[in-house]
Amino acid sequence: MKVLDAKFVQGFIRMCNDGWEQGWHERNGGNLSYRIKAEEIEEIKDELTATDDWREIGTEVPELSGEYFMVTGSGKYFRNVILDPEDSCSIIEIDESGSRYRILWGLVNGGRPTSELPSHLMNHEVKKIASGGAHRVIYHAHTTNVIALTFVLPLTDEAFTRELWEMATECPVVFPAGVGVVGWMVPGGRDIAVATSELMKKYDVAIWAHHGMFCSGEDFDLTFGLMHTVEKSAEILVKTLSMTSEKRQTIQPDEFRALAKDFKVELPEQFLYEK
Ligand code: 2HA
Ligand code: ZN
Repeated sequence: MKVLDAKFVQGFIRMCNDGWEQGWHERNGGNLSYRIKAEEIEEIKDELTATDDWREIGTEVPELSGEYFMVTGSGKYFRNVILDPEDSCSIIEIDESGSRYRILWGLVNGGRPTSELPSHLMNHEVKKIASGGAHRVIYHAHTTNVIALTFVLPLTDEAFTRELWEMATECPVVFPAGVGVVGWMVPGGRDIAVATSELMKKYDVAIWAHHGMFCSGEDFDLTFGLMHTVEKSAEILVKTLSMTSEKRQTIQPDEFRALAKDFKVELPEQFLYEK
């Protein structure tokens, strides 16, 4: 099968375009990666060729040795993925040590996988273990309203989780574990990858102060939907804070507990503090 005809490749391209249409990917902002299933690699293996040497990832991900990923390219624009996926994206293989990768498809006009490859792969490693192999998608986007909130809310998991939960009743059901927050750090390297993957042991969402968000999920629908839900909640909070500094009414801790019971989710008490 042609790589571009594979269902997962179509899903990857669609998700990039959906993110572009949401306004989360100005210029070359944001990146997406997908851990490819063995049977999906089998379908396209005739089109995969190692034309490149092994290169350092910049960190070690031994749990991902021998895995294959589809990733967006460094400096590439989400806006262009749908028009020319072979220029904007690549399929890479991780070596046996989990410290190097090589390109097997894509980036036909040159280039490297996303500058955030260390964060993507460290998050994949943590989520693969935590979800028993179920999570396959890591998505980074420059979500406007979440970024705006990182200038006004305390940069704590507690403040962000509670405020975002309060903004839409579905939120605690969609991300019951809450969200983690990383203070401002230099992007692209191992340090921010370590800090983010540490949070991903607990959460499916990590917010990067003054930068954007990382989400993890089982498939494209769930992961895009998670990003969309968190960002929409942030938009409601931005609108609310623009009208008033004090909410007249909101969802109360006991109401969250009642919701958790009916929707069969566990909401950590850490986020149900009295204000
Ligand atoms: O430009 O989003 O974090 C890609 C990025 C870096
Ligand atoms: Zn970014």
